[in-house]
Amino acid sequence: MTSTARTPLVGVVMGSRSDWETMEHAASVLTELGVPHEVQVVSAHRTPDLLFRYAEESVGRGIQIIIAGAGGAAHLPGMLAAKTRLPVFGVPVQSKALNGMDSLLSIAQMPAGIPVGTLAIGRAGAVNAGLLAAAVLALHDPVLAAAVDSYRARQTQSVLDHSDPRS
Ligand code: RP5
Repeated sequence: MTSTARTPLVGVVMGSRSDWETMEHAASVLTELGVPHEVQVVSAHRTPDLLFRYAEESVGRGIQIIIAGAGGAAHLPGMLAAKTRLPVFGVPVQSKALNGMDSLLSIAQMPAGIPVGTLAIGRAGAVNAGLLAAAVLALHDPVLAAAVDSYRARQTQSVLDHSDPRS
């Protein structure tokens, strides 16, 4: 497990090392906004006991939000949500066989009572999971709120500064 120096508030987990190419975008947004977070591979199928332990211990360790990415039979976000009351944001990783539709449906189609906030497939979902986590934490953190506002303002300015798609 890797973590930033301060106690992590967000746990970024993924089903496989192969998911990092996608999930690094969530971690990178959190880093940019100064949100303490940790990163770890936790596989629902290959390390089920670790998955249960991670979910059970996360509240006590001070984690406030879990971002979980998985592909294919993407059971990680849902099973984490089944074992903790923490908000879980699920990122469907783009699978090779079915382009991520399998991941998306596996994560989105939760039964009533166990919610997973499902993001878009791939990089956009990972970026937005990081932004969503930051926005939730910013509700009670004015410094983070300013960082999120500033991120959005920079993004807007960048679009305005490059409005001619030919150049
Ligand atoms: C899922 O299976 C992982 O989340 C990953 O997206 C997918 C493939 O895993 P690897 O075979 O690349 O380890 O559990």
